[in-house]
Amino acid sequence: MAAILRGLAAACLPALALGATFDLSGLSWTLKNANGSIAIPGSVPSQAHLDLLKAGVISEPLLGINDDLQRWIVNDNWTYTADLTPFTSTYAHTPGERALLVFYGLDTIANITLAGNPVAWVNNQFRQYVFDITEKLASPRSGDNNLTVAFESAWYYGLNVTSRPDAEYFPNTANVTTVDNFEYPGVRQYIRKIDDDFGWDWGPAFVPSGIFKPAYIVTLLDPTDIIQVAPIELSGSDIVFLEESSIDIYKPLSDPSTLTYDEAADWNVNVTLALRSALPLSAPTITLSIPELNLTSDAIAVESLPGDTAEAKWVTAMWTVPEGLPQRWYTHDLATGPKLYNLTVTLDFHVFKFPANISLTRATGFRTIRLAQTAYSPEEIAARGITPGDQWHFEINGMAFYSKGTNIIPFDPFYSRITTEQVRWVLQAAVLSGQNMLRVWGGGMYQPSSSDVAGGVYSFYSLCDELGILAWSELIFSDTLYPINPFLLENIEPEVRQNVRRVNTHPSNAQWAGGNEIEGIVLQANYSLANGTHYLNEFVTLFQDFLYGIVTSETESVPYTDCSTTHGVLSLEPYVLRFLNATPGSIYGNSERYNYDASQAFNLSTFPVSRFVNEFGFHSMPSFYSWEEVLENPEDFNFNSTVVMSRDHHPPAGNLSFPNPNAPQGQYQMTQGVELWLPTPGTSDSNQTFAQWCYSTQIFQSMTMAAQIAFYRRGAGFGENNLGSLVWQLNDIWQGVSWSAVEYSGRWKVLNYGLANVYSPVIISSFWTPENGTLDVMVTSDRWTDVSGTAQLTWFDWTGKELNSTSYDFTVPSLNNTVLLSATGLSNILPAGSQVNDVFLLMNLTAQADNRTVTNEQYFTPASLANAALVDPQIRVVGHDNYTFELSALGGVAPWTWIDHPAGTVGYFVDTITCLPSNGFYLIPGRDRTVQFMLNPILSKSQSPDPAEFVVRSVWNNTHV
Ligand SMILES: *[C@@H]1O[C@H](CO)[C@@H](O)[C@H](O)[C@H]1NC(C)=O
Ligand SMILES: *[C@@H]1O[C@H](CO)[C@@H](O)[C@H](O)[C@H]1NC(C)=O
Ligand SMILES: *[C@@H]1O[C@H](CO)[C@@H](O)[C@H](O)[C@H]1NC(C)=O
Ligand SMILES: CC(=O)N[C@H]1CO[C@H](CO)[C@@H](O)[C@@H]1O
Repeated sequence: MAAILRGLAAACLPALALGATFDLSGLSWTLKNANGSIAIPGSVPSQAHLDLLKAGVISEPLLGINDDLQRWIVNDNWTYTADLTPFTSTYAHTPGERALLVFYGLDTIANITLAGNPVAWVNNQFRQYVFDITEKLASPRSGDNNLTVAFESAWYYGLNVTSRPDAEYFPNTANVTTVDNFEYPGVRQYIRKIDDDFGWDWGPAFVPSGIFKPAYIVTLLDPTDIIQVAPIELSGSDIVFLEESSIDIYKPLSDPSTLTYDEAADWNVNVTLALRSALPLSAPTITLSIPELNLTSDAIAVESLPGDTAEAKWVTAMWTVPEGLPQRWYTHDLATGPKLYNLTVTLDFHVFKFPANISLTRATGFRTIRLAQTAYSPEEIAARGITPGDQWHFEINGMAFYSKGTNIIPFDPFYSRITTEQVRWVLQAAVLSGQNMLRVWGGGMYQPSSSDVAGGVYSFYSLCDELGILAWSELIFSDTLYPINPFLLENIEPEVRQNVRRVNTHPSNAQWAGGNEIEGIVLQANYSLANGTHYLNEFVTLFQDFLYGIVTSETESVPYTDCSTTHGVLSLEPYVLRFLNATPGSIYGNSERYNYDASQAFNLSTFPVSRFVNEFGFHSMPSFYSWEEVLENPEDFNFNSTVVMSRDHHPPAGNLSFPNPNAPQGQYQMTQGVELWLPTPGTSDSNQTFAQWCYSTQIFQSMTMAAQIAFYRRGAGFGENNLGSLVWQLNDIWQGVSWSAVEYSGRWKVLNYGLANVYSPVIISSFWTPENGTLDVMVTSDRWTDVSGTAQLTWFDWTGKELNSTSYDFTVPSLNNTVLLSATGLSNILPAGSQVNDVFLLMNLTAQADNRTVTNEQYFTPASLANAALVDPQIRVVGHDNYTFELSALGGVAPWTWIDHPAGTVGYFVDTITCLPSNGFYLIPGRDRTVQFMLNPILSKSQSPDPAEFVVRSVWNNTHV
């Protein structure tokens, strides 16, 4: 019988769920609501909304105003039931044989029942659950052979919990918001579920539920009977279930007080496995090998296993790999880039006298990643002109580097439908735009390793490893205060341990931060509420003590910080937060910037002078093409139509009011940005006007982000020694107003091309201070060696006439700037005889960096484009079959020339000469451009779009059809 089961299971065996495995997605599931009025086929992994969609009960949740129309789903309870006969009919229960029920993820509050026997009540979306169900399978109640997972509305659960008399009260006052203000407010801190499921200012609130990750029944063989008949060859996976694994690769510290690694020391490879077996395993050993390095460890003896499936038993092996042998892992833009090695872990053991083994292979890498957080020395302050205070930057393999990147949010409101290809595209967009770090925001989801590890559904960290981009990881705590009680802490502990252990394997992980933006909230509570210290104490308990202790006991390879946006630490060992314990004039921690007064978008004095800026952003519209995916009526295609406004959640409603009553504020901020800095869209064609509005909000967003990034990057050579800027945000969760650089479909916004320019290793930037009429033009480099090159500054008028041009040879030191031009007074800056509204400056550089040629192009317009004396550019486009497009301005200069690819296609444009991503450039008469469309064949619905369907626009089209 066992052999039959094995044959059946082999087809659906996931790579790392060892043991004989029955995939629960193969059962025939039924999904019912509470009163049974809806009963439809269900699926695993899935979520109730997606099964309702598949059954035709609802239409696509992201269509039109479905986020409002489908709220009834949130208010109901959803039960998944499946008849287990396909499993039990092949399962011959012999004494000693065990069965485990494995859920890699349940969303979120649920009762699990098996054959009429209660198995568990669960309440944490971020944990994996394993239950020994042997006895329950053996004793079905009254003929019931069903597996049932009954989900309770997370929203109602939250309301019921928060209305309990013993629930902690979080005040909301004019001075301090301790309770959040999204669609389903005030319950997030009681439920271990994706925070933005309850709403956020860039996304919808669907509060989904379901068995959202793969689930299995794993049977562990007791071969006693078989062995007595005749000795057989045992398969280790029939005997042991590998529940978790951690591969932590690190170096010993040379200075514990600064958490500095001894870079000359050998590598420690610490492998820990969580195992369950039905039988005692004797003389177990772990052997580690890296075939590419011809390295194999001795057989390392580990503790024997007792033969107990009630809970997992941990075994640990420590191996040493000599320094210098493996090539180190770097981000794609540094040194030798992301080098990975396959590490094979083999557990050998004996059952009775028969040998068996299990093994797993993971791609991993060798790197140290340090977060420098201690004081700058007096010598550095004196020698480098650094503003006193603490460091706050990352070092990879002992070298400080500039962190360039963005923040990521969940890739879809429904986790179970996210695909690896969709995520790969977003991560490639980051790499193509020069980013080397992503911040995995603490209000979303612990990102998976890969689709086949721990029921990941899709790949994330394995892609970051491969593409060479660091992931600043956060524990899922965001923008609220948390009630500290044993019930919560006992639930959080396994969640954090499981995720930290799993992510250890990935060299791309840069750190664990405790959460998002909570330090600022609690400090406000501390000084504005009468019992404020109570909340501060709770914060210290959770983020300074509890989570710190858990994370640092599970990893030696990455640092822990309390939260993003922090004042840093007083001491790393012991770990003591600084809070407001500061010397005036000194700089500590990291910062963010949001200023929704668009008149300040380029005011340098409003940008933070900071060691590291981990969030800054401005929202924009998605493209006309994204609106086409969700708008259903022609009259909806309007900047202020009800449906469009309903997808602006900034500032959020704070309740279920629909459409968001606060949307006019968010719409106004975008409108002001466009009206102040670009020609105001208005043409006789209403669709064109709407398309130009969408595109213009994206131009403004890109302009203000690029201005800030240039400012932060030049800070590497200033007193703040700024070594990081992470834009809010990279990706979208739906087609709506948001801060993203890449739209939900994968279409790049103007911002992602802007990032490609300003995150280039060597950039040329202008810094204009209108108050005193000062212009500085600088070259900034983030390379580790000096960079030399030539820059060209060329003034044009808007007809395209070249007015004058100057060349500069420059050398710029590592992580520093070189000033090319510093001038005061428009009369000294502008070409003789020209007016401020008539001219702009083209800034180019060519440099040798890391043995290759790098180029950069930027523009300085001394007056707002809203006032520029633009001339009809008469853009000519010649398209070719290989999707190259030659663009020429036959009239005047076309600022922000932009080529759109057709609906249903995903890809990006690359300049055929520089080979850099390019779109949204100034097209100058006589300086033609050729761009090629690089189509993503997997994500594009159309593989061969008609070149004639590519559309070219510029800001001239804001006011001209
Ligand atoms: C959902 O389940 C909860 C908990 O069992 C219960 O209190 C509530 O009444 C149920 N809701 C509905 C709509 O039946
Ligand atoms: C088992 O589940 C099926 C639906 O899959 C249902 O029709 C049946 O009534 C359930 N049996 C019991 C005993 O609940
Ligand atoms: C889960 O089980 C408990 C205890 O039997 C019960 O109080 C609760 O209502 C159940 N919840 C659901 C959603 O069935
Ligand atoms: C106090 C409270 O909000 N109770 C709610 C508990 O959940 C049920 C539905 O599941 C609601 O009807 C109650 O109002």
